[in-house]
Formats: sequence, structure tokens, C-alpha cells
Amino acid sequence: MTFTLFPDTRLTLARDALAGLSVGDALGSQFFVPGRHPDDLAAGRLPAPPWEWTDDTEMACSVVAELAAAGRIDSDRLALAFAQRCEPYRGYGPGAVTVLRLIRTGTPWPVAAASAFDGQGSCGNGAAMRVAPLGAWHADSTRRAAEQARDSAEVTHAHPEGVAGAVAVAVAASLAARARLDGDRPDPARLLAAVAAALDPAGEVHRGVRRAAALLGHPAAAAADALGNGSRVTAQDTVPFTLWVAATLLHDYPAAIRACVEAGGDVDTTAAIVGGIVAAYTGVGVPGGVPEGWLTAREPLPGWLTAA
Ligand code: R7I
Ligand code: MG
Repeated sequence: MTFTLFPDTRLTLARDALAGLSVGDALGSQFFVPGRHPDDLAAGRLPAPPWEWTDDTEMACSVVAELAAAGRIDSDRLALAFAQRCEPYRGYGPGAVTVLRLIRTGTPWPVAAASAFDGQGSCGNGAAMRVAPLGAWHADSTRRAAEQARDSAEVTHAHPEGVAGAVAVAVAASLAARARLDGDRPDPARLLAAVAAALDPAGEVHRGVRRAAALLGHPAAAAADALGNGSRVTAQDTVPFTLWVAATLLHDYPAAIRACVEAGGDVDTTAAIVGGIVAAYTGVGVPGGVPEGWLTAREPLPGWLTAA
């Protein structure tokens, strides 16, 4: 069945995903502060605000701004937006800083992205961390979500696994947003099967998503042990666990973020990915959704986005 998704509905879904992504990023990165322990979050003791967001949110804001302005991702425009808005102190990966500097100084993005990591291209988790709002925008088509995720990824991540990570997250967010519109929570195994079906079966991200499906019902710590928690900062080591968490806790944003914090590793990014997918389903300020108090504690989003 096809249906018409109006632009304002797309934008609402994408903005809710961005709220979940940015709060996950900002709260997750608080757990790199010495002396802070995941038990505090479980006990309801929140870090003092403001929770500053990082590169994950800065780049996701550019993705949403492009969708809001043009209704689609144009790779050339997105590459320039990423490069011009990059504030390196926000915690960008070393490969990303170099690629974005090259683009800012006139190197075409295909050349810049292909030059990363001695010509392998980056398989970092940076293309996956920023893409959930794009998936939510395409709640009516996982195929379109996957195509546009690829377009959004390639401007910085030329390695096939870096791109696959973004495709996987976008398809999951598309399905989550669609489920919200339908009022029907997807079965975790079916959600992961649909994500796997969108990926190259020869790839490592694909293999990780299949393994995540086999681990449904196991404790989160066991899933993180088997799948990785992002400590290698690659898509392969990050995306399978985040999809396990999102599929398992799609109805409960705070619990999903706690699972990321407790798993350790690249917590700002696992919480950004999970938060973006889950909030596409739950929304904001409702039971199970992004808590209003968490949204208020997060540093405001950049002025250039809120002005647009
Ligand atoms: O992918 P990217 O934007 O990083 C995002 C991460 C998030 O956690 C952010 O919050 C921030 O902390 O960084 O940046 P890249 O530098 O392209 O990739 C991240 C890391 O992935 C690199 O520093 C490498 O450790 C690893 N990596 C690779 N390692 C070996 N070979 C990426 N590509 C390769 C590779 O080809
Ligand atoms: Mg970050």
C-alpha cells in the first residue's frame, strides 16, 4: 500500500529523530567525564546541564537542514554544508577532520573522501551517527531511505562498510517512523531482517546485523560483547549493537539510552544512533519518548538550524 506523506509530517518525524539523536549524543558524551558512572543514570541521577552535543549532532543538523530546504539530499551541497559548519572542537574523528578540511579548501568531495586512511576511505561510524533523521523523513520508503543514506554517507565515507552502516541506520529509522504512523510496533526480529535485506550480504555490517538478530532476547551486555560497543569507532563495531538496542527497546527511549551508556565504548555515538531511531518511533515528551527534562538539559541546537 502506498500513501502520501506530506512535507510537514516528514519534517516532524525528522525533527523528533534529531531530538532523540542529539539528546543521546549530548547525554552519552557526559559519560566520558571522569568520575561519572552509568549507575547514576540508572538511579535517576542526571548530570548537571548543559549537556553539550558533539560532531554527531552538528552533522545531523546539516542533514535535516538540507532535507528541510530541498526535500532531498544533494551530495555536493551536503558536502559543503558539512565542511563549512564543522567546528573541530566538537570531537570529530581524525579522518573526518582531514576530509572536511580538504573539501573546505576546494578539493572535490569524491577525491577528498577517497583519500582517507591511505586510500581505503573511512569505515568510521560517522556516516551512521548522523543519518537517523533522514530515515525518518523517508518513512514511506525504505528503498528511498537507503538510496539517500548512501548519498549522504559517500561525501565523507568512501569505504563500503562506512556506507553500509548509514544505510542500515536509515532503513531502521524509516521503519520506526512508519511504525509510529501505523500505530503498530514492529517485531524486533522482523525489523532486523528488513535492515539486513537492504545490505550487501558479503559485508561485515550485514553479518553483524544478522548476528544481532540471533542475539535478540539475550542480555544487553552479552549482545555488546558479541557485537562490539563502538570502541573501535568503525561502522562494523558500532551499528550491529545499536540496532539490537533499538529493535529491543523501540518503545522506551530512556531505557534504550541507558543500555548504550551501560555498554560503554563510543557512548555518544551509540546513544545518538539509538536515540535517533527510537525517537522516530516514540516522539518527544510522551510516555516512553524523549523526556522533556532531557531535552531542556541538552545544549540548544545550533542557531543556523533553529533560524531556518
Ligand atoms: O567516522 P568519523 O566521522 O568518526 C565518527 C566518530 C564518532 O564517534 C564521533 O563522535 C567522533 O568521536 O568520531 O571519523 P573517521 O576519522 O573517518 O573514522 C573514525 C575512526 O574509525 C578512525 O579514527 C579510525 O580509528 C577508524 N577507521 C579506520 N580504521 C582503519 N581503516 C575509519 N576508517 C578506517 C580504515 O579504513
Ligand atoms: Mg561525537
